[in-house]
Amino acid sequence: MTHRFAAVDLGASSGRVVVGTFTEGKLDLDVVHRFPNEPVRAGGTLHWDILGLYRGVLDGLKKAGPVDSIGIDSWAVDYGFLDADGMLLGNPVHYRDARTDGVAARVRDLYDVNGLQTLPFNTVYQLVAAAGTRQYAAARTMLLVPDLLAYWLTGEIGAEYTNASTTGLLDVRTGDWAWPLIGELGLRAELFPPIRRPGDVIGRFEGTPVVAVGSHDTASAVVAVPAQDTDFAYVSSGTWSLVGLELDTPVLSDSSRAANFTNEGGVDGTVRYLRNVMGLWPLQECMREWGSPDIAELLRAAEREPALRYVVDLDDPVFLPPGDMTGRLREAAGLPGEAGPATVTRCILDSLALAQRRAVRQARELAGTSPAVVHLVGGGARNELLCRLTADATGLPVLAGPVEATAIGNLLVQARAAGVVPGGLDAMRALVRQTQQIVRYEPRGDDDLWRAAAARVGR
Ligand code: ADP
Ligand code: LRH
Repeated sequence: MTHRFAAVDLGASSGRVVVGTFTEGKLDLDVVHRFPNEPVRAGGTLHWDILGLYRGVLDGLKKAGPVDSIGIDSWAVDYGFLDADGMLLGNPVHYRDARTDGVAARVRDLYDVNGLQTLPFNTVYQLVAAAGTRQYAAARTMLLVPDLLAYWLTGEIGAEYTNASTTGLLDVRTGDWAWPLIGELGLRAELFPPIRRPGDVIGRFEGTPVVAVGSHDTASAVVAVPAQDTDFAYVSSGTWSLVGLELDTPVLSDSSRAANFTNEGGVDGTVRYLRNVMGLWPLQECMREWGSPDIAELLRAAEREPALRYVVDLDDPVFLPPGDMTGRLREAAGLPGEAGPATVTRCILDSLALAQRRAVRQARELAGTSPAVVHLVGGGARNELLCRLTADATGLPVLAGPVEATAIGNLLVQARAAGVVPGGLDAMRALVRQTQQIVRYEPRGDDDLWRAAAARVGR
């Protein structure tokens, strides 16, 4: 018996619609539609082109043909407001927009309530920045991006749990909206729709059920980490590197707060204990400046560059906004004026591996676990140099793949809700192991070099 499901997966750099075909223990993937995700600056504000993305979703679903259900995930934290008529109020603002600059510093520490890494763009800070505007006054509902797309497909309103956990307004202990905090910040309670869970049926689109999945892309990616045992770390590697562990309970200690580690909500009640590391964003931005050269060629050239010659602290928020990335890297790394794309790329990848090393080591210490491997999933798994550097930097074997982990996690949760795949995360991960290509990279044991490089960036 064959079952087909459609995963809509919107990353910060591109969107895709993937059809997963499940046939007795087999899973075949077909990326039926890919489309770029290009933000637009208008009126001085950086926006997502949400209608362009929705068109990509509709085109993809058309290409997908008949499916048993549809699931939607996207990047976290961003939202659209609906007015009293259910109409979208303005274009969702991009989390890299400057409107949240300085806002977090004006709000009290929220770690006790939400267990989240303080990132300037957490929804809570975006809402504090928006409060007082006429748009905010007219808003009746706030929908995170996947919930907004699901609303357009089905007419149903809700807030999927894993993504709601990235807002900063979910209580890390209860899993419900943190109503006292919402009141304390002067935000209006009516904006926050009821929580839905992965596996819940949201509604129907042209007769096909739309099912809630881990609608935070990272939550779906972690579902599809092909781990065999529990002692693993993961890097969900794309625009961001989300580096951490899967735990049963949150870590809310003072040292965890000081290290700025996050406790995001995972599928099946798990905790995604991780830190946002700057990821491949700086490389994406440099490549945009360089006129989009061929990435395979660029990485081959970067591989020939001397190792760890130029390193920066990629966790520095100076690298967050778009624009003139090479300039910022040159300044931070002391790159010579003549340094070309190969040198800059090597600097980014060495620095990224270094930041990932630090996050894995800190996660291990803070959670008191000892991971034996690092699973690296997402688009970064196609970058052999990054995988190799991550193995060397962490001193752990890296198991790279699947590249489309997020879409696979999305599909698996739908398939389980339909009774097509059995049981818990273990069973789902076994299916990923059996059906997807995973490449192993052994560490070279050159930790002295990495330790010295870490000292050079003061970490
Ligand atoms: P997101 O979901 O954040 O948009 P993805 O998981 O799609 O990110 O990963 C995108 C990244 O994958 C790109 O920034 C690029 O660095 C990397 N990538 C894509 N294709 C290749 C390739 N052929 N070789 C190496 N890296 C690649
Ligand atoms: C990755 C991601 C990450 C968030 C960021 C805004 O795509 O969802 O987990 O922190 O985007």
